[in-house]
Amino acid sequence: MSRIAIISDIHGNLTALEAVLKDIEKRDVDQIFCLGDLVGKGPRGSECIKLVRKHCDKVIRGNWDVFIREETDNEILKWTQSQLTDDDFNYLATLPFYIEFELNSKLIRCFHASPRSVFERIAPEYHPIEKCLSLFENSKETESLHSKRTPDIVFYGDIHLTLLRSYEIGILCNVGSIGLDIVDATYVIVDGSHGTNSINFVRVPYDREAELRAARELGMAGYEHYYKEIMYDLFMKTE
Ligand SMILES: [Mn+2]
Repeated sequence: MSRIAIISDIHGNLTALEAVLKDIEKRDVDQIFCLGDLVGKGPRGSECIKLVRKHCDKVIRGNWDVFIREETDNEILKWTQSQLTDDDFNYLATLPFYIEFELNSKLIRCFHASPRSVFERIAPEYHPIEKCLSLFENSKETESLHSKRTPDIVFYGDIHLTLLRSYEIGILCNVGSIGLDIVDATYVIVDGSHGTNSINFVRVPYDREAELRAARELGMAGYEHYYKEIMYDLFMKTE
């Protein structure tokens, strides 16, 4: 296990997910990890769950995977829920909080948003350094075999914005988003196969018009909103 693709924030965008899985296939990776937000915002959550279950070796939960399971009066959320099966809801409920592994003696930890909660958003462009450094901390949620160690490398998602920063404590990487990234469908390959670790971002163009067409054909509630998200207008203004 030395070449790992890390994907995140699919958000029911099946067109983007299919394009990324096709790209990953060509790149000779050993495993695929998914950092959550499989569903929500986009129309085809169930199909995305199916593909993630088929292709990903480890999957953790995001904020949308949690609150999509809650009762709501919101018509758009209700429609999104109506597209998921009981089996989908059960699957989302089983997703663990984090992934941890070693690569060339470095401890690597992956979570959706922060080591404390899938609902704690940390955007290094806007938040002070203390908050960024807190991404390396241990928490009740990350107690494990390695709990005395802090990670050397942290991968996370949630903000839909790629980022690679090095601090004295370690390396921080946001893997971007499959479904709602500002630039193409984006993911990361971490490669430890040469005795050292490299981190590469991969950007996969996909057919946005086809994704929007599929949403329209399904009669998606909140289509206008999705259209704007896919076309960026609402970027950074929404969840
Ligand atoms: Mn998200």
